[in-house]
Formats: sequence, C-alpha cells, structure tokens
Amino acid sequence: MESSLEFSASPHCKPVPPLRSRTFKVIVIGNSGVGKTCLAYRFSTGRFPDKTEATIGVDFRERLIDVEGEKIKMQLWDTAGQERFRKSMVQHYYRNVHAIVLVYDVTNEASFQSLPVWMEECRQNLLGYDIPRILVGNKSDLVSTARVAVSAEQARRFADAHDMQFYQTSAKGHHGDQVEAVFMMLAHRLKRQRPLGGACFPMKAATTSSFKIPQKNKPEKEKWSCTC
Ligand SMILES: Nc1nc2c(ncn2[C@@H]2O[C@H](COP(=O)(O)OP(=O)(O)OP(=O)(O)O)[C@@H](O)[C@H]2O)c(=O)[nH]1
Ligand SMILES: [Mg+2]
Repeated sequence: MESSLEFSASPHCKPVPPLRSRTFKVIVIGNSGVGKTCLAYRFSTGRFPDKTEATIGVDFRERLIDVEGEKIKMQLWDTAGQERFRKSMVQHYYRNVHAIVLVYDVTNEASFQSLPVWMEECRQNLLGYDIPRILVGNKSDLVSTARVAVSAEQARRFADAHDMQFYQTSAKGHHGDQVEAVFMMLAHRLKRQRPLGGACFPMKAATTSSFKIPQKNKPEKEKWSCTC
C-alpha cells in the first residue's frame, strides 16, 4: 500500500516544478466516549469542540503539515465507537490505512480493558505490524482530580507488549497536551517509513469519492466523505 500523492499545477503559463503533497490515512479507534472526536478536532483545528455527539460512521478531518520540507496531509478518520454506528463501516475504516491511533480514557478502566478487542478487529482486517499503532490515554487533564483509573505505567506495559508507542493526551488541556506530539510523531514516522520515490502513485479516489451511511438515526451527521 502506498501513500497518496497529489500534484498541483501553477495557473501561470511558465512551467514551475509541481507542488506535491502526500496523504496519510490515520484511523482513530477506541470505545465510545474516550475522546476520539475531540482529539481529531483538536489536531485539525487547534481547538477543543464546544460540544460533541456520538460519531456516526466516520468524521473526516485533515491537516496539512510540513515535515522536513515535504507537505504531508494527515487525514484523520474519526471513527464511531458505538457498535451500531460503525458496523457497516468497518471494512472502509481499515482499507488503505497507514497508521492507527488506539485511544482509551484514563478515567475509564473499561475503555482500557477493551483494547484487546480493538486489536483483534485490526487483526481481522489483516493489518500487519508494519502499520504503526499508537496507544493514547486521553483526558490526562483529569489526572490531578484523582479520577485516574488506568496508571501510565500499566498502559506503558501494555504498549510495550504490543510494540506500540504510548502517549497520554488531553484534547481539552490549554496547550492540547501531547495531541500535537502524537500526530507529528506519526507524520515523521510515516515519512521515514515511506520515502518519496518511484513507488508512490497518485490515488485519485482519495480526493474524489464520497459515500454516505444510512441516515435513519441522526440525519444531521450525514455529511462526510472518505477515501475508499
Ligand atoms: N476532560 C476531558 N474531556 C474530554 C477530553 N476529550 C474528550 N472529552 C469529553 O469526552 C466526551 C466524549 O468525547 P468524544 O470526542 O465525543 O468521544 P468519542 O470517542 O468520539 O465518542 P464516539 O464518537 O461515541 O465514539 C465529551 O463530553 C468530551 O467533551 C479530554 O481530553 N479531557
Ligand atoms: Mg466521536
């Protein structure tokens, strides 16, 4: 699987070298309520959302970043944690994915205990260990209020055992604690792992196709697109 390449031509007559950017598809998975939408929103807009609703299907967020002189588009697939809002979508989530961010909530032990279930879903969708996986314990701003149910040591052990890097984040914290670090680290890692060269192909579908899921539950959430 290769990263997507996009080329933009100059509107002027003089030929100039094309600007190009690669797109990396990153899926964010984990139990409902762990903060996947808030993390994706924070990274793409720099803000914590005023309010969120359970994600239906997928919400699609992007941010163009500069990594060592190369434009890289981080395309975040903010997936639904609730089974009923995701079951028809699972195969689309995992198709052509470049990296996985696996999220639990540091104040919710059940969300940590569910991690093996999410990893099993990755396995069933034939994700190899060449696809980077990052473990994220979100809501670290609540640590000081002693509501922490999962210690960082416990999570780090789990991450080590499964060859994942581990971060504690707060999508809400004043400085978006560690949110930027997670995705910037991933961008650098993906760039290193997939150097530019003859092996990359433009993937038109990445920017042109879209589809919708049935809207009987929450019609206001119907607007999204994907790169499948
Ligand atoms: N204190 C705190 N609250 C957070 C943080 N991130 C998310 N939340 C809150 O957690 C709740 C759930 O957040 P969402 O981002 O909607 O959760 P989700 O994982 O996308 O849930 P689904 O879409 O149902 O899978 C919301 O009330 C958020 O405001 C965080 O870093 N700190
Ligand atoms: Mg969500």
